[in-house]
Amino acid sequence: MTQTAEPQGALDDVSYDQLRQLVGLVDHDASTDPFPVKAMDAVVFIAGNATQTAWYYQIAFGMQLVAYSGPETGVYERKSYVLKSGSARFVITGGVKPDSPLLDHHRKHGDGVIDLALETTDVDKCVEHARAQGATILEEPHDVSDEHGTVRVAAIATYGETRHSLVDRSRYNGVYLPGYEPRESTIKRPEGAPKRLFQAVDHCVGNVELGKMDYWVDWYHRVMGFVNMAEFVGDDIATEYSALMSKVVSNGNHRVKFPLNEPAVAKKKSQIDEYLEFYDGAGCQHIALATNDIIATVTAMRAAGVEFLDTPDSYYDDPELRARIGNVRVPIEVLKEHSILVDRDEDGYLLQIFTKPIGDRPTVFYELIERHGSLGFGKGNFKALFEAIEREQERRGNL
Ligand code: TYF
Ligand code: FE
Repeated sequence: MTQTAEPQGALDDVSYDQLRQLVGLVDHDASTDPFPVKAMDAVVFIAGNATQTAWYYQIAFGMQLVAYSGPETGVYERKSYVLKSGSARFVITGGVKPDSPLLDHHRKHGDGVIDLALETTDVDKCVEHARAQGATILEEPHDVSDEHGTVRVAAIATYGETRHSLVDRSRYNGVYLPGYEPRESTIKRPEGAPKRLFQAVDHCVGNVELGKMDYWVDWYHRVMGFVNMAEFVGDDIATEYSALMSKVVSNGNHRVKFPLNEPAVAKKKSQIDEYLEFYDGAGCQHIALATNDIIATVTAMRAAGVEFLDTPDSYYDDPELRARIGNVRVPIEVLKEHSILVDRDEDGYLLQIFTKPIGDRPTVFYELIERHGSLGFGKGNFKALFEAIEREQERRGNL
């Protein structure tokens, strides 16, 4: 069975064909996967103040509040807000009880991603395979139920103190998980605002310690049956300007893509070292969000106060870039106006832009990406992008 037969209901009115375009899917027979991953189930964040951070994602990222769990629903340790945008689901969690281990995590790492939760068709099969491959099982498979049905869940450890929850929600029709109640946003959207600012999570990037990238690439191969994608940053690019090395692993149909970075020993202090220092270890660096109208998305997010990395005029005025890029759906002057980067490869092109770090520490940031056939990550932009990141690093006194 190929995944083209996937039911559409689970996608929250983003169809499989739309997703194929948005995140660059390829055909894949999942029936023989040792660790069958369907999609990201949720990106789970810890925040120093989940109540206010949930507000930020509604206002600045246009997300819809759909569920809540906390003291009022009988969960006294924490508050969690569930937000959606198309097929993307974020869960923002904060500690309430002073002795909550969530608060220890936050004390060490600050605001960040605690769980890249994966939706699977078979939690037990995944955990058995992961165990046989030596992965750390943080939570054994178990059922959680309420009047809306049963969810089977487990969790395994990945880099740093990040986890992958494994979720089978095929027997559940509640809003998120048992323990959560439906919650609607009370925030009024701006007049004429787009229905949503992004439709899917495209990829989630991990930063790991020097010399650990290949370990984690191999870990995703062995434990999760992930495969390498073509795009990587090797020694040559690393020493020349990027100060990082990078490889990308993905599940069979590319719905779930995890680039992994490690610092490179270069002329300057790596942006990855800065992350590792301020996050106090390995962790999730950026989440890329797929949009079908990056101009509208950037315009709306800027209007709400989100800050993006600048791109110098010379990037757009370079005749080599103009020749390589050819025609894209908007004039290059419009891209310039918005500081949007563009890259083309043999399969097509992509438009992308990066926010500055969104919290107090120079750790987590976001990417917006609009794909038109390209399955890559913007390799042609690495030089301009890493120079922009270094300008910010310098302003923070960390270069
Ligand atoms: O995900 C990627 O590979 C691109 C490029 O620190 C990138 O978004 C890689 C490393 C990095 C920032 C962006
Ligand atoms: Fe990226």
